[in-house]
Amino acid sequence: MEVEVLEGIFDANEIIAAENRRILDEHGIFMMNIMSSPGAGKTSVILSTLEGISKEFSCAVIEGDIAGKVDSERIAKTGVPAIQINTGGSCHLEAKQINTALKKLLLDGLDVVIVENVGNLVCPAEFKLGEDLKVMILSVAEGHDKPHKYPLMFSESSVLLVNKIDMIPLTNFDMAQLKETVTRMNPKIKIFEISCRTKEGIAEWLDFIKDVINEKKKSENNPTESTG
Ligand SMILES: Nc1nc2c(ncn2[C@@H]2O[C@H](COP(=O)(O)OP(=O)(O)OP(=O)(O)O)[C@@H](O)[C@H]2O)c(=O)[nH]1
Ligand SMILES: [Mg+2]
Repeated sequence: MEVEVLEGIFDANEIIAAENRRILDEHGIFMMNIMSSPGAGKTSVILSTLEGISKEFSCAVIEGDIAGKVDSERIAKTGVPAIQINTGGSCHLEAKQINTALKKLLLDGLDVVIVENVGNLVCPAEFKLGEDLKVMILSVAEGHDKPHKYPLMFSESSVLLVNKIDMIPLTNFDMAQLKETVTRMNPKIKIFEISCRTKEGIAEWLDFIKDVINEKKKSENNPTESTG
């Protein structure tokens, strides 16, 4: 009985996620879903990414938080449209919230939607939003053992950004061990080592993401399967 209810929630979410994907494909818009634990650097990565791509691509950001609008205000300062979703206690975004936000955005002429999910290393990995790409961030202060404890997030994501590498000398973080564990779990995952503070590694991430966005733009009239 309980299992049936849970399947109902996931099924309903997937139907709306597919509708989101249809809307995005129709407009040739690339959407990425950024996930991490609280404070790993989601908003910082979004700001660094916008700095690198917003002259070339028309962007919008959807901010998911339990409460408040601190992050959407940080984004809005850059001039990029930002919509804040407050989940009111729920630890993840759902497809219907993204559907509502997409209806508020001017989709014509838009190239990229970046979604900042609620800070949580568990639930966001379970809910599809209709995104093209799932990106997770792990900051070095969280430790290299996290893939063992939160395997779904690492196996569901197509990209892992290891952020705050400027802090490695202050920790016992073992990058080789992290990469070995993550690659064993998810052999196709792309891993970038970055610091939003020093900007180390950001250029490589930007090169990658620009290529993926351009691929989506090329397929505007010829939708393909999700890479996320
Ligand atoms: N040293 C260092 N600090 C960083 C880096 N990236 C982000 N920070 C700091 O980490 C803190 C959290 O960064 P945010 O970007 O707000 O993290 P977030 O994941 O968006 O946080 P929530 O939205 O609250 O979950 C801020 O004080 C940032 O300045 C980095 O590469 N190095
Ligand atoms: Mg944030």
